[in-house]
Amino acid sequence: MKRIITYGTFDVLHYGHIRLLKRARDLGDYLIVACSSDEFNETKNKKSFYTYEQRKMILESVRYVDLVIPEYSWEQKIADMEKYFVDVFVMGDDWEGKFDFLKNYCEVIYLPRTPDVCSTNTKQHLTLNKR
Ligand code: C2G
Repeated sequence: MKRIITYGTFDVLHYGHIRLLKRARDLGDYLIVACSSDEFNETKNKKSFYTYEQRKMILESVRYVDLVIPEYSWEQKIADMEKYFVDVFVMGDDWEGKFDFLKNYCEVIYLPRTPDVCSTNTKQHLTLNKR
């Protein structure tokens, strides 16, 4: 079984996230998503609309996702690779090169980011256009 992992906030889930999750899952047989905790989001200067528990539940409902775990820190990735026997680490290419240190532990793949959609813009658009 080829095991894939990816990391992210995945707030206000949109088709860019779904495309990433589908392409990641299609690289193997089992997809683990490390979902950023609310506290870790603060270190990324992100304030998500949905709480960790809500974002976790939403991710668990996605057909391409097999397991959702919490992402608490930047430093947990190597331990995660070993703990979950990960074969492939996948991120959108806005992170190109940032996680190449993981190549000692697994394959590292950066997938093209979906243009013209992001949670921040979606939230701003909904706020500006609420009735
Ligand atoms: N993504 C994408 N296309 C978009 C938006 C996001 O492919 N239009 C991808 C990102 O490249 C990332 C994943 O979807 O791989 C999740 O994006 P975010 O929720 O913004 O996650 P991020 O803040 O980048 O957190 O340790 C890594 C960090 O937790 C990544």
